[in-house]
Amino acid sequence: MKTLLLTGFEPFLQFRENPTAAAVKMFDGEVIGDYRITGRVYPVAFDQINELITSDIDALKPDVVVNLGLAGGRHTIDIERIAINCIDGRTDNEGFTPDGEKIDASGPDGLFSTLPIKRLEKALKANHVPARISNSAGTYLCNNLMYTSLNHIRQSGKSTPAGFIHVPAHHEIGTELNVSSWSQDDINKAVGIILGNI
Ligand code: PCA
Repeated sequence: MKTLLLTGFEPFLQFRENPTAAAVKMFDGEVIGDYRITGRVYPVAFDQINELITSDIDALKPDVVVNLGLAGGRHTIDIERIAINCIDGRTDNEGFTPDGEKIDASGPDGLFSTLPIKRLEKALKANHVPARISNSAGTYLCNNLMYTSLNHIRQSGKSTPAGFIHVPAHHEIGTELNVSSWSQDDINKAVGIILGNI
C-alpha cells in the first residue's frame, strides 16, 4: 500500500476555523485507490512549518504529498501551479510578520506543482465541482509549505509528486465574515475527488 501525506492548517488571522483541518481529520487513515492517507494539521507558524513538513516527509516517506489550505474569499477549488521563494505580508499565529524574505536563501525562485494539476481540474469539473488552476499561492504560509515540500523533495533527489490546493471558506466562516463559502461536505467531497485522481 502506498502512502499519501495530506496536510491542512489550523485557524489563522480572522478565520476562527479552518475547513482544511476538518477535511484532513476526515480522510486520515482512509484508503483511497492505492493510497493510505496520513493526515497532518500544521500550525500557522513560519518558524515551525519547514521543520514539520521536512521531518514528516523524511519519516513517512510518502508516495504523494497533497497540502491543503484555506483561501478565504476565493470561490473555487484552486489548484496551485507554482510556489515562489518568498514570504511576505500578514502576521502568523506566533506574531511573526514576514517582510519579503526568501524561504531558502539558495533555492530556486519558483517551483512548479508536480501533481497532475490539469487532470485534477478536469476530474473536479466532471463531478460538477467548480475548480481552476491558480497561478499564485500567495506569499503566506500556504506558499511557504508548498515551496518547502517541493524544495525538500527536489533536494532529496526524489520525484515524489507534491502540490497545493486552496479551498474556499466553509459556511460558518462565510456567514461570519460575509465571504464566499461552501459547505464542509462539499469541500470534503472536492478533496475526495482530488485524492481519487492523483
Ligand atoms: N491558508 C493560509 C495559511 C493557512 C491556510 O489555511 C494561506 O493561504 O497561506
